[in-house]
Amino acid sequence: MKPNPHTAKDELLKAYPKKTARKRADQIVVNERRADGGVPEIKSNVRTTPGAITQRGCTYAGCKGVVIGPTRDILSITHGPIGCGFYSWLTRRNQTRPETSDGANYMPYCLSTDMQDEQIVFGGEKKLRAAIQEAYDIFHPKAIAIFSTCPVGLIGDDVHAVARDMKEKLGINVFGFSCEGYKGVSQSAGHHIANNQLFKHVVGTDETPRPEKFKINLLGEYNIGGDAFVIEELLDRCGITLVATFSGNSTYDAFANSHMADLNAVMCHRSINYVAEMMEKKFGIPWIKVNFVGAEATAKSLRHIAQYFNDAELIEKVEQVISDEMTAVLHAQFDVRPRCEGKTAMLFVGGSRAHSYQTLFKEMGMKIVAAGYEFAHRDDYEGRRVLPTIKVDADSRNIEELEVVADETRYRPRRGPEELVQIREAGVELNDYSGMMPEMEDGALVIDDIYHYETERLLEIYKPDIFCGGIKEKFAVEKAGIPCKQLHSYDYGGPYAGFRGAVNFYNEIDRMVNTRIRAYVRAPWEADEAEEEVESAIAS
Ligand code: CFM
Repeated sequence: MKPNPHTAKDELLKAYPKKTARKRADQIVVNERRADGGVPEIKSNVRTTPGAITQRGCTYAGCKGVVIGPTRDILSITHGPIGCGFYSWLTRRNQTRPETSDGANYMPYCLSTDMQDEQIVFGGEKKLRAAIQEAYDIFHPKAIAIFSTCPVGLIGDDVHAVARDMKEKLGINVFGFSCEGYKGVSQSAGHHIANNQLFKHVVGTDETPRPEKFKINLLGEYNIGGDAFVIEELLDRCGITLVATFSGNSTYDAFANSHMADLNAVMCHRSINYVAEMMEKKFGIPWIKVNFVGAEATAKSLRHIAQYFNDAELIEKVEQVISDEMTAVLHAQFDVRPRCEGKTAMLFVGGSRAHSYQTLFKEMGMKIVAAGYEFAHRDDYEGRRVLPTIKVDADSRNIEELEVVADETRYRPRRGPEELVQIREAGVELNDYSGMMPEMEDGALVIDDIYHYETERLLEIYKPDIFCGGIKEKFAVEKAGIPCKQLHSYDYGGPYAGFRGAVNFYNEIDRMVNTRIRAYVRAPWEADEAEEEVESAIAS
């Protein structure tokens, strides 16, 4: 029987004290699409209730780990006690491919100032300076980035002053991030801080002109499991030049020159929309939301890029690439659909993928019964149309909003007003993101910052065929007898982007939702009584 989402919501809230229940009630919403395209309001980007187990990470993780981490030739130094710097070790499956076998790649390294009691008491700037010098002497990088952990903010080290001094002394770009873990309610604050500093210190520092015809940046693609490699290859075949990716498989030089592009294509809206907006204001580069997750979505994204450039030859080329790729995709869909049609999935991950991956499941004929982000904002759920109504609370005010104006000499609107109208008429939404909920069915449960208790209850109530999450909940879900696909790291799989990635994903999910392995598994205390059952399961 299909669970009633309203009853399920009440069930989740039942266990909480009154105040917590009231707060959670605004973060757990039954989706309902109105005729005007609106959806119910969902509370998000607010503090997790103390004591609850959350999937979230910290601001430092969002800045160092997510946005800057995938850039191979910026040398990253974590300023803080070593225990605070877990993410200074590469914990995300972001891949990179230097141009030459001896090209700079600092991603496998883990550099920290390893603050001790002495620095906590008397200040850590001296040690930071020495660390930068030491790192420079060993690696001679193009740029060094310094990331602040919680104690740095508490004791008041001025990482930006140290960065300025060392920049002058060494003659390379050195910049710091005030991304102390506590700076925001989640890693989302770290994205914003990373965006600001990249924009201030790197973007637009290399004026080398680019001669190519169709130049874009890809924003918010981090090359997890090799996704960016697939997209790079696709764009290349279409004849579209990728100036920079923020920041999968990226380099410092590409960021510096990225203002030469004529379009920003935004994959993950949550983590990088700030850079997109600032580049539009300062340089006149419009952005469109794209999604290279899902075959249909990939085709649509390529078509939108071609529409934007409005070039007959490019449009034809893109159609050719799409039709070449779709044969294998349709073949794979035809294969998995009979086994997967009607099966149910839940997606609780990040600030983007809980939405983008729904397309892949739908292509397999599967149904999304519940989904939610860990740290996204209302615009990622409800669409950017609600931006003017989002109340800025004290936690968000904590994060600097850069004042960006049109550059006096370098602002150049890429398209005239009439061209913009034409592009919109061709169905390309400029500078907009419609959000997750308008694309979900009525009655689907949408839960923000899901608490672990709720995850376990939901599994009991809905018994979905697959749950998508991360490493923190993975084994609890598996122990409940439900397969868990990690959508952060892809477990050991991927790539899942583009057409080739879609085929990979169909096959992986088909395998997971149709395996009979769980019928053979018994807990030790169940072993005796289950012996016969197992025998008969194997026999059948
Ligand atoms: Fe964007 Fe990401 Fe995500 Fe994200 Fe992330 Fe990630 Fe994610 Mo893990 S940038 S919001 S902070 S798409 S690391 S590559 S998978 S939570 S949904």
